[in-house]
Amino acid sequence: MNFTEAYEKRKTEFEGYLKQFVSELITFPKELLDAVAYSLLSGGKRLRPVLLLEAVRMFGGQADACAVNFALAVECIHTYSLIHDDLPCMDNDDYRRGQLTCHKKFGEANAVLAGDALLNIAYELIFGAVRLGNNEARYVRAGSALAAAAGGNGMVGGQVCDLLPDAGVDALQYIYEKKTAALIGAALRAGALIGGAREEDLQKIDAFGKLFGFCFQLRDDLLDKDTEDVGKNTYLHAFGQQKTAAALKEKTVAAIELLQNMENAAFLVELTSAFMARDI
Ligand code: GRG
Repeated sequence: MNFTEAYEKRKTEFEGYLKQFVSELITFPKELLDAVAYSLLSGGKRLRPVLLLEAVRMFGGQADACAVNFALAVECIHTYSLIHDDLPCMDNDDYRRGQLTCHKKFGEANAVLAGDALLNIAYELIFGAVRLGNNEARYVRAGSALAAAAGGNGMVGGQVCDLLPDAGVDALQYIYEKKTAALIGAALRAGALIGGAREEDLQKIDAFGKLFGFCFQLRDDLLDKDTEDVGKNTYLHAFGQQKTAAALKEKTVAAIELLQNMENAAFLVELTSAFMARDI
């Protein structure tokens, strides 16, 4: 099995859990269920849950029901952020993943509430793992990592700065690290914690997550180069395509180097190079 097939297999497996989970939300009011189900099941790479479950395995854990709860939780947080990011008061986008955005399809109020519900679902899933599993301390630490990365010192903080009209080039590092890299890094850290990583491993996975998350945003800039608003504060607009591509290459090499002194990192190494080569 080559890497693309291996990634697809994990993605499909996760989507099976996701469909099952969505089928359990039938007690939600219909308007809410429709908006939540539409947003969760409308494709996407499922990168964060795949990373989380890979980190669990890397450090000797198993992708059991509790780990899957965390994988679902990180995808719910991600999906909420995309719904809110697309709203008229933020990026005002009509389409995501080639389909109407949540607010275009279900109305603005339902889209705001679908995002709110998804964030709450995430914490219900995390508390579910704490309650049902036999590794409370690890799950509490993993849940804290996700909550911190999603909040004011993470994704929300980054988004606020991204919306500032005159944040400028000096703020780009902060915006990329917070808006994009924080949740990706926390998915890896949460998985590592669940798997039983030691402190020194956590430091290594954090360093990798930070770099990988930054590369992810540079890659996103390059992918969006023809559609992104030219007034947007991005590395691409500040430094141009050549420098952005060079920075992506340089940081990808550095991220892979960080993995070289970690055990069981083969899948992550392949994922990093495939991802940055835009094969996923
Ligand atoms: C609204 C609190 C709040 C935060 C929004 C995630 C985010 C912050 C904004 C989305 C816009 C954006 C381009 C963010 C950078 C991160 C990013 C590239 C998200 C898209 O993630 P993918 O490519 O999406 O993993 P898929 O569609 O594959 O799930």
